[in-house]
Amino acid sequence: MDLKIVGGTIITAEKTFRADIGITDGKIEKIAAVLSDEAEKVIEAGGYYILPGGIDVHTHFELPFGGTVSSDDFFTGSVAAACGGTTTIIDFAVQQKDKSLKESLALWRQKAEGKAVIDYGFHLVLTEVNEEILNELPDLVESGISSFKLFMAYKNIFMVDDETLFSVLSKAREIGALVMVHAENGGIIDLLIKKFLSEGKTEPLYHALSRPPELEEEATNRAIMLAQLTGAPLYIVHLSCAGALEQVKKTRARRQSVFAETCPQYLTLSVDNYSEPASENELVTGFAGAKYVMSPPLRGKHNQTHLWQGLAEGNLQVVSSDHCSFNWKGQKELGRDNFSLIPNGVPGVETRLYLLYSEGVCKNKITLNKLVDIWATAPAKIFGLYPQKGTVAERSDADLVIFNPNKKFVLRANKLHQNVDYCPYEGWEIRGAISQVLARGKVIVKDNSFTGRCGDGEFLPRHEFEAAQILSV
Ligand code: DUC
Ligand code: ZN
Ligand code: ZN
Repeated sequence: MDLKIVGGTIITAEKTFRADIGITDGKIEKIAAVLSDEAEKVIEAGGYYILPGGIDVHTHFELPFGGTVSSDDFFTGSVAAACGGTTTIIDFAVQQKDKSLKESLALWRQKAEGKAVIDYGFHLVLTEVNEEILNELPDLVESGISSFKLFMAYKNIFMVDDETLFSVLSKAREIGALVMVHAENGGIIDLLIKKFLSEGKTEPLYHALSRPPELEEEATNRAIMLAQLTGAPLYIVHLSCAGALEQVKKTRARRQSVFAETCPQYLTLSVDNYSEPASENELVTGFAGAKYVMSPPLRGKHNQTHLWQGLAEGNLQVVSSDHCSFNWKGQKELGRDNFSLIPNGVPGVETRLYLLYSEGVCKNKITLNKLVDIWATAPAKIFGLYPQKGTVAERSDADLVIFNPNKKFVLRANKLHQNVDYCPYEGWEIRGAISQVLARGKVIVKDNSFTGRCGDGEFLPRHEFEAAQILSV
């Protein structure tokens, strides 16, 4: 046995129990109340929780967007992920104009290879579809890319029309792929943006006002209806508001295969953040709200209660980060005089577990087992990685977080590893801290320091979407 972790309390999506873990060749070999086997190395974990490493199914590393490129690449982004307890990410490769899907994917694989420090997979974003492209999809599923994302917003950039969405859904059903949608009505958003700008309303708050929750609810419902018509499963990304959740809830109640994720920012921040005054030492005065410009935007505070409840009840199955970092200085500033030019996105790959534990478990919004489910197990099941990833079980990869529930600390951008000049949660008091993180049995993080190696992450081909595997989700 290479390594033993002794005395810890294992937390899975189903249960909490005290046991030792034996690891050999990167896999969990044995779990037992007391392991008497000899091991080369022993980690004492008395008083600590052992969680599965996180699976973040929604990151945007090195994404060209809004005339700039997101500031975390696959090295800095995956180091930050690891330091936050995430041991697998699924990023979005984007279809390139005049390139095949295979070539587009190769471009993203190049960005990650030799850099990522944790295992990674890709979804493919489809922006333009014809017969030839549709015919490429089965090969992609075959090569381990079993989910495709479509945008119903970002007119003239990523947005697709309903016909495209419908044809991809139909194909997905045939080939065992899962369609993910960014559900906001991009056409109406475009009108509202133009209206506000023509009235001289240029501040970050108008980003939120040009994307009201009704337009998310409408697009969510439209996507659900088209999915119903084709019989395809559907996954709604970054659901942010009570109205859209209501659509998901009623759809699941009639047993249609719809899944949805939300993100820590929608659970903990609100529309009020757009009007935040800049603090004295901040770099860009009078423009503090730009830090929170993301799509969908932050919503009225009351939505938070609905989202936590949606997680607790199982109508939301996943919490991903939608990590898409842009520096406040030099990148968010591109929209100084026009909110529609602020690159959309917030950092969050490193803070997901802290926020879920501190704001969720410690405030009795979710149980510890539910945390494990939305953080690792359900994402692994939905995206074809289970049981290799997403749980603490014999024969699974030894991707583990050793978590100290009693430590407290304060979040500061300059203590995090994300390559970005701010943290949306600056100064927040956090309960619980990560002691060590293991990826495939190797300690890659210890006491907030990265101890792994550049390029050690491997590309993860994923299974096709299997209804049977996600029955419990
Ligand atoms: N939303 C964001 O905030 N950033 C990137 C893409 C998206 O949909
Ligand atoms: Zn999106
Ligand atoms: Zn996104």
